[in-house]
Amino acid sequence: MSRALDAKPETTNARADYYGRIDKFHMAPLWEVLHKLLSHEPVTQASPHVWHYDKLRGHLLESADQISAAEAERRVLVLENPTMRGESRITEALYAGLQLIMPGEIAPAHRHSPSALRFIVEGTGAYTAINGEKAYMERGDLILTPSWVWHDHGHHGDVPVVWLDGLDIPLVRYLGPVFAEPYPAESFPPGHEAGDNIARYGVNMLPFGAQVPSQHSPIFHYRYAETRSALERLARSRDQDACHGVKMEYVSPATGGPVMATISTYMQRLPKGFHGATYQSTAAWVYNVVEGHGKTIVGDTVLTWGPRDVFVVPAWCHHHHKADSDSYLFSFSDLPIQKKLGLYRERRGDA
Ligand code: GTQ
Repeated sequence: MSRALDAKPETTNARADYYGRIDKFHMAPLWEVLHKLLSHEPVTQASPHVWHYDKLRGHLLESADQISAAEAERRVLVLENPTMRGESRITEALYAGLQLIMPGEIAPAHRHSPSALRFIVEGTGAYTAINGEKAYMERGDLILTPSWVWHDHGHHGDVPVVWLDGLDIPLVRYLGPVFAEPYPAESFPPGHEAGDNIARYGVNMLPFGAQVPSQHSPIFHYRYAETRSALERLARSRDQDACHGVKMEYVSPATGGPVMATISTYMQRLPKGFHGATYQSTAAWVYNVVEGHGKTIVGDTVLTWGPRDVFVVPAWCHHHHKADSDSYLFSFSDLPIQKKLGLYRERRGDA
């Protein structure tokens, strides 16, 4: 039998007494905690959980009676992992929230070092402006506001608009370099016309001779209509992954890599009757269901999902998906951070 790193030596009275004496010098024995510091495999504080949209929608809309978008700066209900309450975290490294904007409202321009994505859950007519360039939201669209770009949200339509915010706030807070500031004037001046980023970078061409940012995608609006039609077409190819169905990553046209340095984003299609193989990864996954009904089984927990629901699969949890109808699932994860640091691992099957 090889040595186990998860065994802890006995805490004898003499040792406890000794620990007390070194404690005043801000020192502690490694051998009491080593098994926790170096667990055999990842141990996550987060739990698998699903937020059913139909149950929370009324409470979310009520937030508009409580506070304006302008007063709140961002009117968001934070999705707190049930075993990490009060930490504004959905997983160790990631933050998620549901943001509401009502017709005519403005969420004022600001910028921050954490990176953000918006995935549109309900409504139409609202926009996010990045450096003054508007991206008009439709359900299932992905909009990026990478680190340190100016952004505001507004609404020219007539129905409530809700989106899922995903940010790397817990990671950036942990590392330390949190910076944020409001735009120093009443409103951000208009920038390029809406759609400029797509014309410039989103048609398999790049501006001749121009420097393209490398830390994040120069495209900040990925439209569901195009994503969906690509996945639907690919589903006919029978080229499906046993764990993931047809799963595509949104990428930067400049690098072919993730859309932001810290967060990667995906859309996957599971056909009706799909019963996926088991998968686990050191990355954590936050999902938003665009279409379809099904279940994701995470260890002993069954997460039942339908349109607009948000669910989370924490790091290193065995899980598999089942679809009762053709389903489209958006997801984001902290995978790129782990990959860059050489720490990412995944396993397929129950091995
Ligand atoms: O829309 O810029 O959910 O700054 C949290 C922080 C959204 C935003 C959040 C933010 C934003």
